[in-house]
Amino acid sequence: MNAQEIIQTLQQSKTKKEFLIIAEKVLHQERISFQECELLYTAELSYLGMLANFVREQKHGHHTFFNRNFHIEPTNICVFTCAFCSYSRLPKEIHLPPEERWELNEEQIIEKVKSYNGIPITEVHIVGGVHPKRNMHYYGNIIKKIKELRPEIHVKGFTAVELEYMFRKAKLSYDEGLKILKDYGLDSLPGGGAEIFHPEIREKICDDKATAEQWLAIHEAAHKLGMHTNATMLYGHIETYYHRVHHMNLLRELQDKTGMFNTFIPLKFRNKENDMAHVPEITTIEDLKNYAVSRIFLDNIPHIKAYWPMIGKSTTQLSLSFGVDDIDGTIDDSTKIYSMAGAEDQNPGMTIDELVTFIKNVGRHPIERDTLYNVITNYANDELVNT
Ligand code: V47
Ligand code: SF4
Repeated sequence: MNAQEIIQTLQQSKTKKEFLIIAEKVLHQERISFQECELLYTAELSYLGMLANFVREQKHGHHTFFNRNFHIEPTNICVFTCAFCSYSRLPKEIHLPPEERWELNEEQIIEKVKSYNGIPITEVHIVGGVHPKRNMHYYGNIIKKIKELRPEIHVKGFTAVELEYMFRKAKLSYDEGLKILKDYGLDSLPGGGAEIFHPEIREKICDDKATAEQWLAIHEAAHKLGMHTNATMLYGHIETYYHRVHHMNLLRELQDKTGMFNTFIPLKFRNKENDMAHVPEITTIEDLKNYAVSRIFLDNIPHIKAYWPMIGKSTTQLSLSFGVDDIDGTIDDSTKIYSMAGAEDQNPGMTIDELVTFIKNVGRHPIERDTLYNVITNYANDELVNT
């Protein structure tokens, strides 16, 4: 639908005046305010879908991006105690079996990379618990070895939470620490560790790890060094709409300064076997509303990602009509963060064939990208797909 058709549809369906005003702004590509964004969360799903899809198609048409990636989770031992985390184990819990508590050594990590020899992977995503005995040079050397083996692979690694701990231990500024890791071969940062920035919520769900200010300062320092990063938001637990908008507003302000966030990734809170298991998970309707609102509000962040191993395949397909244009990648059963938190897919992995079919089945155009969204293959017109 074009802008004119959307306005007509909204008028015919007797949309409230305040929502018509917001729609006019979005359709004229004007920025909406903090208060308007809060109000948007109370709008009907069909209204949000129309506007978010308009923004998505203005930016990307039908293109729907994915990449060939795998994860390395070097350890789930973590000094921090985030209440929502089902994945980490404390350093003192030494008697647990290896599927519950692991610490891969350098050789095991490199073996994992070698197992992809001859497979056209373009990205490795490295993220894990914050291990008290591992430092930035330990990880730096691993990155260096990965680059020696596969110079073409983009290394996206370490949340701002892991980095804050490494740099604090090494007594380095964020800028100094990031420069060193960049020299080892680190290319960009993933978006994890952001959770909810507002202190009222942060102190209840993750009070002992990097603060919002530290998370933002590390991403800003990376941006200044020319490194792209992603941003996440852990939603659907004890936060209110106000806290979500506060979170996204801080990201929008930083993006105005640097322009180096590639992708915003809303992460749905899953409640299996963690200290917040009593908090119910929210509905799919709320997930779709959240994708749509974030697409409308974050006018300066190019991509919105639905991370399929966490949200599930059907909701990911639906999300493509609610502002999402990126679905992450092949994954190849290499992450445990969500399977341990209750996600439906216990061994997440999709082939290129499956991803292409999955995207085409909802009428979108599958595009294989690299981490920085350069197009590798446009599968829109391919009948036969080779993996
Ligand atoms: O920061 C942990 C989240 C994040 C739970 O940058 C949970 O491309 C829901 O950031 N329920 C780490 N979420 C993963 C992450 C990520 C994932 C995919 C792509 C990218 C990217 C980044 O996982 C943590 C936390 O917010 N998380 N436990 C849970 N129970
Ligand atoms: Fe540690 Fe990250 Fe889990 Fe928090 S979310 S406990 S920092 S692994």
